[in-house]
Amino acid sequence: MAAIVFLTLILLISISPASADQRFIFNGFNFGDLFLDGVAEVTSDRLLRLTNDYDQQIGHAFYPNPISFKTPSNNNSSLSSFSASFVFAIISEYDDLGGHGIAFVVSPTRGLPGARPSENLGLFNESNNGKETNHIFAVELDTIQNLDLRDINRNHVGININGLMSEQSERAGYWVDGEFRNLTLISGERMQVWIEYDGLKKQINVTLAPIEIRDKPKIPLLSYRRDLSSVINDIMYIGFSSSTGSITTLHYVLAWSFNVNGEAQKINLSQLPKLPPRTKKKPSRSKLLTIGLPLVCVALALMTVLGLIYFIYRRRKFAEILEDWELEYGPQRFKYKDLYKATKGFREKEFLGFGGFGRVYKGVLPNSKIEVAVKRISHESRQGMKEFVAEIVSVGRLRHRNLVALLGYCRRKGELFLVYDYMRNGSLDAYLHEWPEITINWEQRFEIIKGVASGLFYLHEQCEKVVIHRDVKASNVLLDDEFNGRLGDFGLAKMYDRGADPRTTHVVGTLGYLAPEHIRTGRATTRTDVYAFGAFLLEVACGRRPIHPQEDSDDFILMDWVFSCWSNGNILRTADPKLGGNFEPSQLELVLKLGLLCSHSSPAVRPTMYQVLQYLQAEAPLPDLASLRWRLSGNGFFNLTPRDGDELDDFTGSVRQSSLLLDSIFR
Ligand SMILES: *C1O[C@H](CO)[C@@H](O)[C@H](O)[C@H]1NC(C)=O
Ligand SMILES: *[C@@H]1O[C@H](CO)[C@@H](O)[C@H](O)[C@H]1NC(C)=O
Ligand SMILES: *[C@@H]1O[C@H](CO)[C@@H](O)[C@H](O)[C@H]1NC(C)=O
Ligand SMILES: *[C@@H]1O[C@H](CO)[C@@H](O)[C@H](O)[C@H]1NC(C)=O
Ligand SMILES: *[C@@H]1O[C@H](CO)[C@@H](O)[C@H](O)[C@H]1NC(C)=O
Ligand SMILES: *[C@@H]1O[C@H](CO)[C@@H](O)[C@H](O)[C@H]1NC(C)=O
Repeated sequence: MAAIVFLTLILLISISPASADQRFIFNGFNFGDLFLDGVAEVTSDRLLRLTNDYDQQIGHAFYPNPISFKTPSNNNSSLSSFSASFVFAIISEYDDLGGHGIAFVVSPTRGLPGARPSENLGLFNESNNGKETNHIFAVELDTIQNLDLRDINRNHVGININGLMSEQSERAGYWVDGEFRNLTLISGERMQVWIEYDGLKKQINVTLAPIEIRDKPKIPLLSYRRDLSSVINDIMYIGFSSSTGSITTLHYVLAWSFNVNGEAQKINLSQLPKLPPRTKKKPSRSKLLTIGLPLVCVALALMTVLGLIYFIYRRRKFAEILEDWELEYGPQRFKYKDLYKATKGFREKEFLGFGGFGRVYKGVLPNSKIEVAVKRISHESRQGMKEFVAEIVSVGRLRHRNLVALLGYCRRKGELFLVYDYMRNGSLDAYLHEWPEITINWEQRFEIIKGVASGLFYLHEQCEKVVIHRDVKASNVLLDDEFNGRLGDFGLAKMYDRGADPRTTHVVGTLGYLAPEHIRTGRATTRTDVYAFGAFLLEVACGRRPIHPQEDSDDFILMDWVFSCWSNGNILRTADPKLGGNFEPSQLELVLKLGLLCSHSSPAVRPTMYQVLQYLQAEAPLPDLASLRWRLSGNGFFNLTPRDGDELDDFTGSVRQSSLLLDSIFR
């Protein structure tokens, strides 16, 4: 008994809100005010947002309690009048394209299970669309024209009963002063809708107006006669349904008022919740797309291009030529980038001077911090480069205390770089000829001479292969920390022998150090090196260059002068005045005589470097110069009296000839 009373109480309680809730008004929404389904939500701004930023979504929002549309006093066949009013706004991703719209709905269920998004507006699905059993009354604010559903356009208001096909529809707009004005549903502007059903007249009126029109326009947009009593049951739920298609659109409801058997309470438009700043949000999206994105793209493209240019520039800047055959020279191969860094970009401050065919720069290798001298040689032809590099590298592997170590090389287009040990005290040439105040004493000179001789001996006789230097001269003798003479640039002269026209023989070397037979035949031998060494001996002892051009008379030829002084018995007269007489006369005489002997016009007469070393170390006596034939006819070149007109001066003659040739090589 008690249980029955309790149940009745429950029933009464559960029914009484329904009967009480015949009218309500929401001016903005709070959490819990509505039954929400799908993506619908009440935002913190008190807005009902039916759809969010995702496409193909459904949003449902229902008044949580049922509404009784048929009051007990009424005949069961007659449906009560009702009135609804709401304010909405539709904000689309694009200005004139959106989807799909909002529907006010009266439904037997709270929520619409099984409904589909897109053109179904979250109301129906393919199987229940149009069925009378649905008992659904809806007013759609449709923003997409679906021809299957006979939509009149993509901006219309329609009355739908049990299906998606509107029973009546009209393009969005309103009447004012007898004039129709268009409205765009997806304009993002707030608009108010009134939906009224006259239970007696069985008439449905739908009116639309922008928010600025405070009062409901007198003429409704839609007025449709239809008895809804068969559609709307006694107990029904009311709410909103919305859906999106492929374009994300935000569907908002700002306020909502409802009443049965009476006019819906007027919505106080000055109390509406604020929409999210659309002027910021929407343009920000479109700006992002129309201005921002292209800008970012352009910036990115620009950066990419700049990066690429920089990359190419760097690649070009540090480009090298590396061929397969060079791979075995790995340890001897330097990176151009490292050399560039080492010499600080080959700047003038690091420039040491001109040496054998190129400019020499000082540098410090970036990783090892080793001081190096980098010779930068420009070369045109790649012909013979392989052999040349092979030779350079193999010669570079030679290590001797009187040779400047070649540490490695690098190749670029048109350029070859040779990396040598850095010799702090520079070249001997500068001490002999360039700096009148600074000089080196005889003891040092003699040690240098012995050093160079031992270096040359090593090249000629101690290496696996005979290495011909081809360019022995004072400027190729470098002085290390202890003033040891070291021969540099060996083998380099050969580079210019290569790739030449075989019919013309390029003679490479330095004028004044070139053996006569070398000039004639173009062939370099150990004997031609010895000849140059002879010239070098005289240069060091006399402090004068082998050939000194003179304007008014014939060129001064050191060898001739020393020879004539020797033949006059006064060889020491030729001693370098900078020595100031401070020398061991026997040593100086030995050096001068050895110089003459090495520079003998006949290669066979010249000593070998082994013999030279023996003479210098006083291990063997120098042959008597007077016993040699110094004047040779026919092939003879060495002329005691070059200024005599009756005898052809082969030596100087050929030097002059070849100087033209040499000029053309060096320019
Ligand atoms: C109420 O409706 C039923 C059927 O819907 C009908 O048979 C009955 O006569 C109606 N009652 C009145 C008082 O009209
Ligand atoms: C109920 O229906 C009857 C006949 O259909 C009618 O005479 C009567 O006025 C109705 N009552 C109301 C309250 O509408
Ligand atoms: C269509 O909707 C109805 C009612 O909401 C549901 O019972 C049915 O399962 C749905 N059909 C499909 C195919 O989703
Ligand atoms: C309203 O829209 C219709 C079609 O959408 C158009 O033909 C008409 O010119 C528009 N009226 C105004 C005043 O813009
Ligand atoms: C519906 O509109 C018509 C005019 O189109 C009007 O006569 C009628 O009173 C309106 N009904 C309601 C309930 O406002
Ligand atoms: C609407 O709201 C404003 C501000 O809350 C208030 O001043 C005004 O009286 C209200 N108007 C009506 C008709 O209630």
